[in-house]
Amino acid sequence: MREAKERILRLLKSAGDGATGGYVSGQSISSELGISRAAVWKHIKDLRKRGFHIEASPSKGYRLIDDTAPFNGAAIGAGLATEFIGRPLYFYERIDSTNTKAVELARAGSPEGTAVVADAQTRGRGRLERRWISPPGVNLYTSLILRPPIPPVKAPELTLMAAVALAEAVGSFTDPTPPAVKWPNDVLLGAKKVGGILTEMHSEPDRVNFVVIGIGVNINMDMSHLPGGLKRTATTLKHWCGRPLSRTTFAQTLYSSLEKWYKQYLAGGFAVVRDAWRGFFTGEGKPVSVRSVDRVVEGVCLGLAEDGALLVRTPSGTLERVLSGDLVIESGP
Ligand code: BT5
Repeated sequence: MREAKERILRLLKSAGDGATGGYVSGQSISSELGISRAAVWKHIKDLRKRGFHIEASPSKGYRLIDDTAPFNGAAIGAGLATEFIGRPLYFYERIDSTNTKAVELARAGSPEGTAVVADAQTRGRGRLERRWISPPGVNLYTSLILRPPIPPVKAPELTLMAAVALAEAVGSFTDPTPPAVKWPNDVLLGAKKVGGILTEMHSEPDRVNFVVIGIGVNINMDMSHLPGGLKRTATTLKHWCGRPLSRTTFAQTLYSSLEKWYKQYLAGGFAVVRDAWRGFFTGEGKPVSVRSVDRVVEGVCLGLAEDGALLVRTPSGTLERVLSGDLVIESGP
């Protein structure tokens, strides 16, 4: 009896949050365990009484909602399928900023792949010292150390590489609807920001010493955590998917995706990343404005240059290359 429940739990857990949506049909549990579907249902009811959050869908079967799964370094490490991303992994319940910590670790010699994860940040940062809302218990805040053998001018390519990896990870939970990337560092669901990337570099004149890629993803945050203005511009995976997701599974998925894209970048250069990025970008051919520290460029977006700059054709016909800034895609009529 006890063994049957454990086997059911194992089956539900192995379905994960991935492409099947985490469902296991009653029929497959019943044939796997050699018991009737009525007996499966009885075990499910008992498991629910013990506090397991199991959803039942008449058409799809049963799904374990893993919102109470532990979120810590050991849990992330336990199912990590990577070679070097997330190894070692430093976990903090609360920290000022995972990027600040990762820079400190990188300066002290921590190897490529080192990850810093926090449950909450007290001074989560965006670009230009903007604030990143980082409440406890709900989201993912992580920073990775990379040591790519590239010159400093190529470092912005890594932000786009991370955006592709993040979009791919988000997409595996929102399938069949893919997210979009917004140049240079946002990932969007339904035109609202679900994740952002902050890349910080330490270099010598001709080579990068290390790059820290900081990634913040809104996973189970309630929209009420967001200050007024952000309610219009931000979203969360829970809001989008209509159910909470495991932050641990998300972190593992993200690290695998990052490792895959980083390896491809190192082997094949930026071109392969650029192609993938364009597949997630919705701004090409649209009227845009890009505000950088010293100017605003308006015109029609012609996409991404070979080095990751954004190309904009202005009304006077000049082709502008924008290296950094905030992009607004005009939605038009
Ligand atoms: C970013 O900057 O989008 C980069 C965010 C990177 C955060 C991660 S968390 C782990 C690591 N440690 C850190 O300290 N940072 C990194 P930017 O493009 O400048 O966008 C910042 C803007 O996004 C803010 O000014 C707000 O308008 C908005 N924002 C703040 N918190 C948000 C949130 N949780 N979700 C969506 N939008 C948010």
